Amino acid sequence: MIADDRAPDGAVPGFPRLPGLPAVDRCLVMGVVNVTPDSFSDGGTWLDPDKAIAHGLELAGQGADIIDIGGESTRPGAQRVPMDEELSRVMAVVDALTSAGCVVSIDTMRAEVARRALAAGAAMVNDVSGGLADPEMPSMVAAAGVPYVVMHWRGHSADMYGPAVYSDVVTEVRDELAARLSAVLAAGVRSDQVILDPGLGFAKRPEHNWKLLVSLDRIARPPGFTQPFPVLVAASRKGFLGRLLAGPDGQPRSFARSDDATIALTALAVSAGASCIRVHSVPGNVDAVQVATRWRQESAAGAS
Ligand code: PMM
Repeated sequence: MIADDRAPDGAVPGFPRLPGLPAVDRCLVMGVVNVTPDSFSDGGTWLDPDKAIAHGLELAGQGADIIDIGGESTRPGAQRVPMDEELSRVMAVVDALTSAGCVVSIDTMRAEVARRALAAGAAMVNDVSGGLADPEMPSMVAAAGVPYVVMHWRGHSADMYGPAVYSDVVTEVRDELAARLSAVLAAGVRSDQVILDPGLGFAKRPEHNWKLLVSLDRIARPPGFTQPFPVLVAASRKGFLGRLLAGPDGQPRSFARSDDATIALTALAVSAGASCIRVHSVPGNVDAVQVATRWRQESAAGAS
């Protein structure tokens, strides 16, 4: 059994308080600002720093608890951007939003980008590689003592679907995440600051995403740990939703018209145990979080 320094869950079952993040007894809402020319659903829209800053402030005003700022697209087929380019995209936005009082998450696979964003006031690190892309990342996060999103990842997005081969996707993702979890804890990250993420769409085909979504309870409980970990769900506008909603001609629904499906999925994911959702459009998702949180409270009260 691995040492577990986490306190028992907070007042609402399944909504643990994460040191360093807003203390709310519900699922946290993370609003996305992709400062990239080529992200999946909003590439190019927020590349201009002033527009990105205004958008982050808008998302916070709409009820996002955390603003997730990323400067490197991870869309299928994406190539890496040089670190200087990533820094030049994100730093002005991180500076402005932290100065304005927003809780900022830095979405990066690079320890140096994360380190500079944290020095500028960012409150957490969202690493889609779970510490695999940059071996310095876990120890840097440990030294900073901030919350860390550890996502399931099998390699860079240039070859997104080559590694999407599973015989039992839920067991394999859970076990591979458990290995990353052990590695980041061994590097000194506190267990009460880790958020796990199944990595929807990353080396996952639509059928894999759906199996993971209905198994969040298993993802939250890596083998060898006594208490469940918080789980982040990032399904917003992803291709598997567009494909589900394809018209009679078989054409996937556009990103811009997938927001209602994202809201439906948020409600289901929160009632199934998600502790944080990452979304591009905030208002409907905030409502869905409130409805599903109330649902969970009532279910828990009924069960006790
Ligand atoms: N997906 C994207 C970017 N960052 N972070 C986490 N933790 N989990 C994800 O699934 C994730 C992420 C890509 O989505 P986008 O380009 O549409 O924002």
